[in-house]
Amino acid sequence: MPSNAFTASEIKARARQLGFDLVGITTAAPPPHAGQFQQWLADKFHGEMAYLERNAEKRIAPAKVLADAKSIIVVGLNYYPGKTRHIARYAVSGRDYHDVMTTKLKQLTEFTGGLWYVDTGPILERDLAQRAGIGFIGKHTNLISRQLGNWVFLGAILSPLELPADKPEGEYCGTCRRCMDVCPTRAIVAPYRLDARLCISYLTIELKGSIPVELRPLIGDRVFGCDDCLEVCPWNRFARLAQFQPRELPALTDFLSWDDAKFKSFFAGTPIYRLKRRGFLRNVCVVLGNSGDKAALPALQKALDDPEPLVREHAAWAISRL
Ligand code: B12
Ligand code: SF4
Repeated sequence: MPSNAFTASEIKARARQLGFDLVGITTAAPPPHAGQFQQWLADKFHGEMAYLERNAEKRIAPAKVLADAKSIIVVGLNYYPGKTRHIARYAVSGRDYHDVMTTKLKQLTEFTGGLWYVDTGPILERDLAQRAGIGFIGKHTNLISRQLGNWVFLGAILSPLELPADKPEGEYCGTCRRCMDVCPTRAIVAPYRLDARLCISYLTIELKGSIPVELRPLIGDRVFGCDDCLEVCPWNRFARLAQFQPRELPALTDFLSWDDAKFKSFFAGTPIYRLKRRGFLRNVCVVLGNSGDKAALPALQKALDDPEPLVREHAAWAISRL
């Protein structure tokens, strides 16, 4: 608990000063779509993300995370870097957004007390963000700000301070369904329902083993994450470039000759680091297989001798596809 209690407007002013683009406050009551989250788990849409199941009880009851939580402060940070290739926009800069958000959230917690999270805890961030009024959940399940579009990271602080709650945001998709129609794997099986097992973001980031063969061609040129459903959203006409700048990447075939040390030093401090060399090269093989570019064959042939069986298997698939 901070020594002197700050008011909601002081906390919001501090959040803005720290560089957050959006800030709103909601109560610590269970998130409004807790039931849909439980159904999503029951449908096994989470695939191998067992952690979502393990702490499901906490996700739907903030009081089980912090017993004396009275308010939740939800923040948003614009990350729009412009157009990118191969790597989803949220991961193109040289820095992991968790680190960027963490630094700011820690400082904000000096004003609010309590516990902060950015993906790092059992919090249904988007649901709470909508209730805190900083944006609405689109049919693609992402939070959309009417000021910034959908390119925003979210973070939340569970605070023991009793603060006035903001007005929840409305719903603004209307009859649009562009995101559902554009998804290459049809992962958005109904509005607001994403079967993660089909989502290219899940397949290229969260899935640890072999990528289902029938889905590999649909991954196209995406090496890490996917932005297709986000990109088509008309609300992005309000997107503004953020300070996250994409950095240069070598040719995809070059990655195949990288050892673990090279991979680690290049991707240290970025979300790609956690995928590890084997997962990243697995994805590179899939994309090269989809490229139709026979110039990739020598590098793929070398990868047939890779120490990682996962890489060898995907290299063999890529060669057969080319
Ligand atoms: C697990 C996870 C994933 C999984 C599953 C995603 C999913 N849609 O469930 C995978 C690996 C696929 C994934 C992908 C991505 N993720 Co992710 N992910 C998470 C994580 C850790 C948990 C999400 C979760 O609980 N999912 C379970 C589902 C059921 O919950 P939900 O998605 O919040 O869905 C809610 C709504 O659909 C709502 N709902 C249900 N029915 C209805 C009906 C109506 C009318 C309404 C209004 C709402 C509604 O209720 C649900 C429960 O709250 C969060 C961080 C966090 N702790 O929240 C980040 C997070 C959601 N991811 C994020 C990002 C950036 C991405 C990607 C864009 C990355 C990329 N480019 O590859 C993609 C987007 C894919 C997509 N369309 O969702 C950001 C999203 C920011 C934002 N503006 O929304 C988050 C918040 C991380 C962060 N801290 O910034 N992610
Ligand atoms: S693309 Fe259309 S349906 Fe999908 S989230 Fe944006 S406004 Fe909603």
